[in-house]
Amino acid sequence: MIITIWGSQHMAIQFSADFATNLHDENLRKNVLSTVGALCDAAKEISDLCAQGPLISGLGAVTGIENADGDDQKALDVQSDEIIIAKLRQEPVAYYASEEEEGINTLAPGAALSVAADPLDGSSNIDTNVSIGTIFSIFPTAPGAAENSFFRPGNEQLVGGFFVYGPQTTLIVTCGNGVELYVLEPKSGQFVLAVPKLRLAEARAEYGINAANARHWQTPVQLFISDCLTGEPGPLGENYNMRWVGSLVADASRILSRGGIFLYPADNRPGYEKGRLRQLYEANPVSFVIEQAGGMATNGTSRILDLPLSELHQRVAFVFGSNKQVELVRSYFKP
Ligand code: AFP
Repeated sequence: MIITIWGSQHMAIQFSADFATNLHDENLRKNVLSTVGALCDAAKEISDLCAQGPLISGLGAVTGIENADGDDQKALDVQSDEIIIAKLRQEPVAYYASEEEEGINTLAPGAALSVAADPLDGSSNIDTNVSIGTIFSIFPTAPGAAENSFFRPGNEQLVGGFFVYGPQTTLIVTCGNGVELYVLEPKSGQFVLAVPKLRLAEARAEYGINAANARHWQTPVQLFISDCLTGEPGPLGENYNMRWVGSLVADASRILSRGGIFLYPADNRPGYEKGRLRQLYEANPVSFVIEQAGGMATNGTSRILDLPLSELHQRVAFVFGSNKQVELVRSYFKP
């Protein structure tokens, strides 16, 4: 059954009747529905900008500024961040942390929720018409300093999800009682439920990694990928396929739809000693979705959602996908 939350001022999404029903506090659930609805409003605006691409000059242009992680900031990175902030200002959101902002934004002091986001993930692909997206994580606001709401393990998230701006604009989201996939229906302009319980294949011989970095990887990763390349005659006993989009939301979307494994390991390049992806607003929300869909998400050996966080833009090695393959990688790290 699909219900539309008439109480919410957002008509951007037709939530399912099951959405966030595991949040038994009615006020908390209302706040979560309204905040996810606001993020859907923002995603519609960002999706429209992505769909116009080169018709908007300079969308993928480098602003000449580096973001907190030293990545070149693109015009659309900044614009997406501003769109999200504008929408969240109307919501019960106390704090907002973003890849595009050095520090934490205080929006509505004392409000119930805090949001972390990668406003535009995959932005180096803006000019190539490859699927990119917005990743978000919602926590209950913690007492005390703003950092307290974010410096915590990902297993305290209320909501994790991401939008993909691709052939379809989709929302893949979890509140901890399964994963729902919504599609933005062009005619109505609403996100409509397409898959009520998204499940991840237990196993699939398909891996995704940026192979150009092979010489920098730790030995266990080199050995695993070498065995994937050896295929059936080797220790894995089957041939592996490879897919690497270079856009986390696109790779995660593929793995959710057909299984496989994604690896962005730590490597010996300066700045990559702890991997490339950020724990707070990339690995945590994607891991929450992957686990709720029946998969696994680790840093190679330990569960992502149990890892502590002490820096806003902390990086983490990231391995996620089908249980069989993630467990395999873990076995290569065993002494
Ligand atoms: P950009 O946002 O700079 O394009 O980075 C995208 C990303 O954070 C993630 O979406 C990809 O999985 C990963 O980086 C790709 O990294 P490489 O470009 O090193 O392969």
